[in-house]
Amino acid sequence: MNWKDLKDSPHRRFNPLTRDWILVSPQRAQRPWQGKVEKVAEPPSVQYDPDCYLCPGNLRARGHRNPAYSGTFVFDNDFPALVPETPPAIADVENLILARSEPGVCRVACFSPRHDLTLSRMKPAEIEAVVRMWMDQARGLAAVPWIRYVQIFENRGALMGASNPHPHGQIWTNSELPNLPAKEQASQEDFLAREGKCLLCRYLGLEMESNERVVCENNSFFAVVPFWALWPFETLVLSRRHLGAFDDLTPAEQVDLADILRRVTIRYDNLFENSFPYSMGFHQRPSDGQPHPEWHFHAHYLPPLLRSATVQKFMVGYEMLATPQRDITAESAAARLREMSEVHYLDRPG
Ligand code: H2U
Ligand code: ZN
Repeated sequence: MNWKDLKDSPHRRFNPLTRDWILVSPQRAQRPWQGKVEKVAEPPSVQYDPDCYLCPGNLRARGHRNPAYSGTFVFDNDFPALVPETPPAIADVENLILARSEPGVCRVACFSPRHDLTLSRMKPAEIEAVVRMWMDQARGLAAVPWIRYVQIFENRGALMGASNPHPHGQIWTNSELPNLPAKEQASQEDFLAREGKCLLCRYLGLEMESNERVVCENNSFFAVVPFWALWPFETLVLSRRHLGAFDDLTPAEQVDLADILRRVTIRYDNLFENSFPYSMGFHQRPSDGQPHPEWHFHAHYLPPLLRSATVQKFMVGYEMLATPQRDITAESAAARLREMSEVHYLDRPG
C-alpha cells in the first residue's frame, strides 16, 4: 500500500518528539454529530473592564493593585501552583509511594493593557514587545541556579480553562524537567546521537520538501501542522535556524517570531470567526547549565475545536484508556489553515 492509499484509511502515526503513536481515522470525519454544542466565544467589547483583575490600575484578588501599565505587565501569580521556598523532602516506599518536593516560580504575563485584544489583533510592534518580555523573563528565571526549566504558555478561551479574556499568558518554572520537555529532550538526544543531526532541523527539511503540511512561513520560522498532530488544528512553529532557546533569538528573529504568531492566530480566529481557543507554549532547552545541542526551539499550538465554533474534540473513552485518535488528517487541516486570510475577520475593511 502506498502513502496515498494509507492517507484515506485508518492508520497510526508516530510522534518522534514524544515517541507516542496516535490513531488517524480519516473516514470518521463524515459521521453525524448529536453531541454537546458549545457557546460561540466572542471577544469582550470593552477596552477596559473595571472588574478585570488584569486591567491596568485594578485591584487583584489578594489586594495588590496593578500599575497603570501601557505595554506588557508581569507579576508573581497570587495563587501560585509552585512556590520558591518549598522545603526539600522525599517520600519513598519501595518506589511505589514516591514523592519529592518541588520548588518553583509562577508568574502571570499580561500582553496588553487592552482588555478586548488578543495576540491575533495586536500590532506587530506590540507582539514584538511580548516576545521581548518572554525573552527577559526566560533569561532572568533561567539565571536562578535551582531553576531547571522555564515553561512559557498561554491558555486562551474559557474552553481551555482561561479564567479571564484579558490577553495574558503564564510562566511556570521548575527545579526538575517537566514531563513533556523531558520526553522531547530524550528523543532529541537519541536522534542526535544516532543520526548526527538535529531531529527538528531534519523534520523541518522534510516538511519544506513535501510542502503538504506547511501553513505559513517567514525568513526565520515555519508553521506546520505536524504529521503526528493530535488536536484538530494543532500547529508546530519551528525556527529555521537551529536555536535552542529564547536567549538565542537575534533581533530579526524576534520580529519574525512575533510575525508568525500573529499570522497563525489570525488564521485560527478566521477559521470559525470566533475567538479561537487554544493552549500554546514554547519548548526550549533546560536552564541546567549544560549546552544541550540537541534542543530545537519551537512552539506548540494545541486547539480543541474540530468542525465549527461549537464542536470540539474531547479526549475520552478509547483515548483515555488506549491511544489518542483524530478524525481529520494533518494534511487536510493544513490545507484549511493555509486557505485562511491573514486579515482578522474583525479587522476587515467595510
Ligand atoms: P489563566 O487565565 O491562564 O488560567 O491564568 C490566570 C492566572 O491568574 C491564574 O493562575 C492568577 C490565577 O492564579 N490570578 C492572580 O494571580 N491574581 C488574581 O487576582 C486572580 C488570578
Ligand atoms: Zn482586563
